[in-house]
Amino acid sequence: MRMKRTFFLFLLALLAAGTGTAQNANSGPAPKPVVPAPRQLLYQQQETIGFVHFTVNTFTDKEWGDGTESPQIFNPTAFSADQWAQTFKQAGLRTLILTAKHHDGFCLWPSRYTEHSVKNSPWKGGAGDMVGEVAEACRRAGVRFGIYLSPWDRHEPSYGTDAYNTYYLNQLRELLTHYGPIAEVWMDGAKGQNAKDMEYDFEAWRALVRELQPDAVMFSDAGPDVRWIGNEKGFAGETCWSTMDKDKVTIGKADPAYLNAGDPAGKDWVPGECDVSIRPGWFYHAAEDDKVKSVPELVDIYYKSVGRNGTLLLNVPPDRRGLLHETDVARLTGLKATLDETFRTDLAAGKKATATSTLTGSAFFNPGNLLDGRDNSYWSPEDTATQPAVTVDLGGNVTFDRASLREAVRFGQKVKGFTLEAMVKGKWQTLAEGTTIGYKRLLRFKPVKASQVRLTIRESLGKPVLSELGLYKAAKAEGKAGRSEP
Ligand code: FUL
Repeated sequence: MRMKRTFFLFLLALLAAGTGTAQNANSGPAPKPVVPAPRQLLYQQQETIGFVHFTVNTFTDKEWGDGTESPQIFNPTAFSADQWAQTFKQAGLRTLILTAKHHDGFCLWPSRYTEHSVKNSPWKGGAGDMVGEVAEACRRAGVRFGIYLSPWDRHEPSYGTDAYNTYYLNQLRELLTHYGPIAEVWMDGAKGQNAKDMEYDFEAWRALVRELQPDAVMFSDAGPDVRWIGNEKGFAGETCWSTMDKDKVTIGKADPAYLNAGDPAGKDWVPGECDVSIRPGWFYHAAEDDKVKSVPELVDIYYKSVGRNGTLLLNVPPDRRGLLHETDVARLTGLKATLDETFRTDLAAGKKATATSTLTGSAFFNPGNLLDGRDNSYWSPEDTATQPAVTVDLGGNVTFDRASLREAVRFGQKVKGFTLEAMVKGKWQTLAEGTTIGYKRLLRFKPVKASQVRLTIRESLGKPVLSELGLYKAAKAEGKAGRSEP
């Protein structure tokens, strides 16, 4: 009965909130909103996911192998997929994407299409399957599993000819059929300089992924499901739309600024993924053991990725033992503990909210829904509202220095401009002015002691639908990095 009622209310919300051509007093008639596919919504809800770069490079101390490496050098001495997956689980990295094959062409599974793989390595006497072991360990840990199959292959002799597209397709089929559900398929556009003529057959590869793993999201510069954010620092733009035009992007030649900001006029939903390594390199190098990013640096990256409507893809490369290094594990633990502490107590939870305008006809859109900690209840103003605002009465003075805003992106991403203010000693003071919100927007400002908070939506593409307004006090361990920056 309860299920039915919730479903009915959701349908009502769908009708009223997002679809159709809403009028907005600020922006005029809005186009039909672009919305995420269920697989993309699920993907955005992961927030933080992880990368594992591991191959012959780990043993040669290189970032890019040239394909001449002997499989004999691949021999982790204490490999434990469970250590990787359990560490990811504890760190809140909800997907593990493994380099099944990097640019050097060495395969971490015994592919039947090449001899350049674990089957000719000393690891487990050539009988091992690292992709299989990691997939299993992820399932045990409750972490989703994804694969990076590098299109650029510096070993495979057919590379540079059309036959290579079939080789890649065959390997993709192995990976998509032997290892259970695949959450994400990661492809980049890197190419060899001497292989300018190699045209990757992305169309055929994508069709195979859709056919064999319809729930998997596909990553590349041009999506189709998830796009590169345009840098390898883990930073989304201050303005970051989940929409863009896929046709405007050529894989490997994309304009990083376009990918970083997305495109409010874009007709495709392709949220941004912010990849970055916990170390300077993507692969493990002992010489970088003292260059692992600190907890404040990682927290800063979190605010600039997840806090700007992106997903954080954090790379943690195993060492020659086949284990995540102690320092990296300690930093991940520190990151998780710090974020948990900051976001444990929402100081706005359950307080009283009023709005200058609320969509009538259903309690489903009341502003109090922003304070109930649920992402499936919403506030939305009337169609005709100009610069609608929600005010939260904190019932006395409260000190905070972080805010979290969320749009209900299942109805599309609408907000183009907002202001957050606080009532301090009887006067409104601006805490932050921003452009986009999207799935999640986190704001940092100096601590304020305030009795009320006001969020004004200055501009939007049609009627905005918000699901959260949270207030927090930062954990001390966040440190100084980026503290004053909104
Ligand atoms: C790039 C590669 O060239 C790097 O080695 C690394 O794998 C990074 C995540 O993607 O395209």
